[in-house]
Amino acid sequence: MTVTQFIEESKGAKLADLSDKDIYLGLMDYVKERSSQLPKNTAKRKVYYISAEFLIGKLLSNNLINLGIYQEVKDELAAAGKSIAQIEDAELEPSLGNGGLGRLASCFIDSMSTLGINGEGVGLNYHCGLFKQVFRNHQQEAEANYWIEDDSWLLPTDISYEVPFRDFTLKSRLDRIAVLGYHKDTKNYLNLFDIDGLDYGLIHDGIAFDKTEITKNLTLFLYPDDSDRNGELLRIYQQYFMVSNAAQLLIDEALERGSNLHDLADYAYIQINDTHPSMVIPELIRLLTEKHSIDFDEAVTIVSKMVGYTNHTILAEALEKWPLDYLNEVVPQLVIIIEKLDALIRSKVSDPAVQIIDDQKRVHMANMDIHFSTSVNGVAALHTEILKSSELKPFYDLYPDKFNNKTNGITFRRWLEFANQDLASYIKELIGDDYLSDATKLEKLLAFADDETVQKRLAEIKFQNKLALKRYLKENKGIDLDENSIIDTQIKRFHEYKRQQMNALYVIHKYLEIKRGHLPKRKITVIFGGKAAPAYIIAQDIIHLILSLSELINNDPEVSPYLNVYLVENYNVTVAEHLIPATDISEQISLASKEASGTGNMKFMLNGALTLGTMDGANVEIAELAGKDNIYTFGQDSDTIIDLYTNQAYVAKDYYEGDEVIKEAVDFIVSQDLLAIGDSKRLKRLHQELVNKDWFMTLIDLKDYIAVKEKMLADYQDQKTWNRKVIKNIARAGFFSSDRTIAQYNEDIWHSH
Ligand code: 26Q
Repeated sequence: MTVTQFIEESKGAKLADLSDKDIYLGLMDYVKERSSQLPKNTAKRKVYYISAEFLIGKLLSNNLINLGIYQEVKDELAAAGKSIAQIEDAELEPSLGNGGLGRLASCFIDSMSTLGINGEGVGLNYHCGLFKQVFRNHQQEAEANYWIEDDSWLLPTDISYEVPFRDFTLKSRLDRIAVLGYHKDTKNYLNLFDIDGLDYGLIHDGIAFDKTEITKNLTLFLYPDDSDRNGELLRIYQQYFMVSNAAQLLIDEALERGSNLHDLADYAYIQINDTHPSMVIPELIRLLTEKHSIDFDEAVTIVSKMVGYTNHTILAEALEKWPLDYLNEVVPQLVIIIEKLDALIRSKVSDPAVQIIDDQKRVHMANMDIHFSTSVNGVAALHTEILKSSELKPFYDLYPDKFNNKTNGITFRRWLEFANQDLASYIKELIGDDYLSDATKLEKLLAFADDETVQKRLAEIKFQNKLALKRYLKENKGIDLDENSIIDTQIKRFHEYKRQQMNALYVIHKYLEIKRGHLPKRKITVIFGGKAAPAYIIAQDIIHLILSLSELINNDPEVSPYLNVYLVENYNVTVAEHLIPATDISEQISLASKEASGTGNMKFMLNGALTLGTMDGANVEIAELAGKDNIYTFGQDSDTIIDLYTNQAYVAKDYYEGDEVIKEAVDFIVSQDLLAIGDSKRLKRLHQELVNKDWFMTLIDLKDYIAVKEKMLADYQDQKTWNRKVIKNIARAGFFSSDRTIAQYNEDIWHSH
């Protein structure tokens, strides 16, 4: 039966007469039917990738590609006068993630399935997920983001566990999403635990809700506001619910497959994605001792053989430390275990820096992970070196063999084959399609670096992608993009260390230059996208600055023929899929040492944008692979920055007062022009922050950033040289395939065969 026949039969009408929504649902049913017939991967040792986030993106097209029928379906639909792109619009994007860590988890489950590894994701099914971002009065507002429809990709199961909290027990339910590999006839699942009895009625005024009604709110939101005690307690409830379910599932599945639990580590391995799932360690020990009569010491030994911890940040505020009395209020049964683990470590090592419970009675989740695991990894080479030499040095001295690097990766199926179909098919024309399963094959493109026909064709594809982006932004975001401009994009969560404010200061500088009559040779469009945590005031202020600048600049007839600025509302995976293929300049400008890896940087490289970046995270590896001449780097290096922090030697005011260009750009934030548009409280606060504090050292790199960006814009004029660099970047991007990353995890850490 063809896909068309399947849909027409199940919907009882001809394709041409069906709505896009009906066709989408028909296609979803078809994919679900096909995937239900695929057997699960079965290696003896099963990997459980536990993560608070899975930023999976829309599933229809990705599944069609992995089944190998995308083109066929596209053609069949076209024959009936239907466009697959419009049908994709009918799918709502799942809202189960926030940023890099969640998108990484999603690329990883795709690659585990593609490599045929018996490995599954485990997380929570947040019904409103991360908030939906809307702009009002040039400010971000948050709304509940309902994404689950009556018919969805979720597959209900009858799997259910009891999760015991101090004051009550909650029953779970498990829904799954099938995870298909690329051209692979086996599958895995993404396991999403949930509760019955969720009450949307608790939500009011955007995303506010009663945080104490745990039995009705547990899976409403991802990262609910934790600026008060009840918010923090809710986070603990969520985390424990996630890991207790994961641990019970893992034990059940191991028993089913013949484990006697003494050999549990032969049947399962848990990868802990940042510290959010860390309580799985004491929970497994609890279950093994209390429910399965294994004695404590043996349980500790078993669990320590089957856990690995991935660190995604060195920012102190993101390293979780739970007060012991909070844990006691929610999960006293775990506190007993954690105290025993703490005592065990104290009996062996005296260094206070490595203890699990500190003198303020806070539990350092990462410390517990490191002691009771086989592996501790960073997510890019530089990041892992920083962990070893400073952030986690006392642990590296204790356990040098546990530390290893696993540079992040991305799935080329979603981020090239799907998102940039013209580029993907041109690459196939040039070098064949084996790069989709062995990404290093992209190196064959190096042979075309000086080929003018190839250079021109790549430029033409970029232009077509700009046109497609123009249509998308017009229809969905109310933005009128100039397809003839240089597209310069910074898309990521808003955070001071990522330094969107530095990019905004460049925009101000450029605006003033244009006002002075220094006109760029080619128009520039600076695009931002990203959400700021609702409680993060300075990030909100930066958003406000950009939206105010956007209003000022785009409406100034002297300037807008040369410069436009946009902040795309409600940035998500779908928006990224449109922006990345159309971008010329990839902004990766974090303060050196602070961005653990970045993965957007890899997506841009693969899609023919050139990187403008600091020597931070995976940018360092991009520079090595593409060659220093083919990326644009600037700014102080990580050693210098780490020294400045150690010696508290950075003084923002010295840079502000010491340089006219810097002072002029910073002061423009509180100029009459901007105050007439924006909110003076926000703008003044941001100005003060930059002059008097600037914890993430915006001003230290601003001059160099402006200079290198200007060089880059000038270089764009020489399209031959520019596109030679583009080809070298694409050709060297193969290393950043998540298939490579996952193969390394399996080889070095999981040993699942
Ligand atoms: C911590 C404590 C309390 C509340 C929330 C959190 C919290 C929430 C989310 C801490 C961290 C996150 C997310 C982190 C994240 O996305 N990190 C990114 O991970 C990517 C994948 O490894 C890297 O490429 C990025 O460099 C890193 O920023």
